[in-house]
Amino acid sequence: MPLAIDVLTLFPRMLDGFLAESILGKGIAAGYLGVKVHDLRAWATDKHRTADDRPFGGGAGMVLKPEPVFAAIEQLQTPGCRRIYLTPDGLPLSPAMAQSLARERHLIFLSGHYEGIDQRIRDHVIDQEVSIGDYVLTNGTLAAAVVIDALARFIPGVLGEEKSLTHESFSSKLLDFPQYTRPAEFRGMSVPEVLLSGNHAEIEKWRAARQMEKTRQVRPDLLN
Ligand code: 6GU
Repeated sequence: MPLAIDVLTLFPRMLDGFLAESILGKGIAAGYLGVKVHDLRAWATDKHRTADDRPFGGGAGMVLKPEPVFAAIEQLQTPGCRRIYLTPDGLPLSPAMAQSLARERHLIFLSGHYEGIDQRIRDHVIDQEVSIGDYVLTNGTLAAAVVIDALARFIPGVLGEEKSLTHESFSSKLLDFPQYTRPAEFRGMSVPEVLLSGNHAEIEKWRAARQMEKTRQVRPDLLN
């Protein structure tokens, strides 16, 4: 059974292009995973389809109401599914987290307002809270897309070539080496000679050196 993903959001159309395009779109079309996007307002019962309200205790912004979210999650959840809330105060997304999410059978992603959601949702119908980094987005929908993209790479078959997974940044804890393709000379800019040499030992050495150099410059924190 392919991994089933439900996304609950106030902005479902933000995901239209994302789900249709590229490697992820192909993975979905090929049946390696299924993603359904739901508009939270579908579970709002009042005539204005209200999904948010002003915070008790005062303050700026709006807070996602409990009723539509509880109703949505209670309808969509299955035994053993993982219910994930995207929030800047969640646990940071890591390759290990993406890989472990890729092994689940059913994930529900809840995207809220950046101002927040009623705490009773987090206390009672959420299993895991995830952040994609130390910056604040206007809502979690793009964060859900990022987590889905990152985990999809760990589903066997989604990346045509299994090799491309292991060779990339962060599986080796070093940043990537530079890549070149034809032409070997473009507007006077040449491809490094060693890459044209056919000497695979030398190419590996050159790439490892570039990885060390790049990592030392940009992410020295990865070296300890
Ligand atoms: Cl998961 N949501 C929002 N709104 N902002 C974020 C985030 C999530 N992760 C980093 N910034």
